[in-house]
Amino acid sequence: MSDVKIIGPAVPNVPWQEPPSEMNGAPVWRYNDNPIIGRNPVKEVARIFNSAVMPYEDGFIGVFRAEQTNGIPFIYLGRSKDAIHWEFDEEKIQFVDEDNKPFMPVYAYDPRLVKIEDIYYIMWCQDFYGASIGIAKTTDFKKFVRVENPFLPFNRNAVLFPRKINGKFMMLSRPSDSGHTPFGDIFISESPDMVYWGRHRHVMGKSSEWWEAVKIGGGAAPIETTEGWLLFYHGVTGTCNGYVYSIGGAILDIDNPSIVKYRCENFLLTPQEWYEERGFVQNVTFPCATIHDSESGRIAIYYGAADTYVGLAFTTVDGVVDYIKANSVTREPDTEIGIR
Ligand code: BMA
Repeated sequence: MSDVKIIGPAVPNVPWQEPPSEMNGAPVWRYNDNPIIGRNPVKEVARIFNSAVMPYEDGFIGVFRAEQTNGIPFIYLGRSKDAIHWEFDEEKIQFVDEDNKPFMPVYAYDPRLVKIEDIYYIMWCQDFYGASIGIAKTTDFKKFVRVENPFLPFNRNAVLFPRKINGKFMMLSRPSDSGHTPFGDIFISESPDMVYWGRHRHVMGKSSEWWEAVKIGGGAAPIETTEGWLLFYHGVTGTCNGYVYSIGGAILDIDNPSIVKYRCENFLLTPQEWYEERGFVQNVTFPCATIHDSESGRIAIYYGAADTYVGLAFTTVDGVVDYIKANSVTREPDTEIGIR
């Protein structure tokens, strides 16, 4: 194993389970007691999936995609001592605008949660005259202030980097259409102030690898490592029976993350367990967050399963970076700066 390290705080209580004695493919293994969130988890919520969590105070906090019993998704707050057993608020997050007036999205799904300096940001997909990105900020998880929508429709899968790069906020996103998008590449945009976004660059596209040949999208917030930004993302293939969502891995340049240094030609995880293959939408593994510990290099990956459950999987920074590098195939649209 190499000595690649996570750059960031120690999180000694990161959830963890030792790897099985045998593994086929990538060094990523599932938690034995998956799924960690089952059906009907909260009053008037039928399913929770595609959700983001992070360390907070002496435990963990998360923003959860909750499909209400009327079918409309919203974001609910949850808290946990061990990042495995979660307690959810019974009411969806109430957003306000910058004048403190109620400002609720029409719907809200696939949230990500990122802390930059002392502010926590939530990004999600919402209706802005079509599917687009919403952002809110909080410092106390009590008041959630929506800031300007960063992009025009149509867009999804926005993920902020956990620190400014060259003095700018940086965000991945996946421009597309408003339906069950049959295309999509990952782009990056920068902002001096979280209001004005520009200098858009292409990061990486769908590839000729069959498991990600239709579209891709950012997943968990990138993890800073001594090799570059470690990105877990989703890659989609089309079958005669619908889309299949797998988890992929790539490493982006630390100072100029529109450049992909390594990109794994194999998926890291693909639907294989009952809770991934069977549910509201079959064959979906959709990463939205990691909890990671810089001391031990342990990484816990949180992913939505079959649009119905939350699953947890584990890896280590050296194991997964070595695997991505050993199986890396990059092409010009990955390695170029990404402007045409
Ligand atoms: C995408 C998003 C995800 C969902 C996936 C599979 O377009 O809507 O929330 O997990 O489809 O249904």
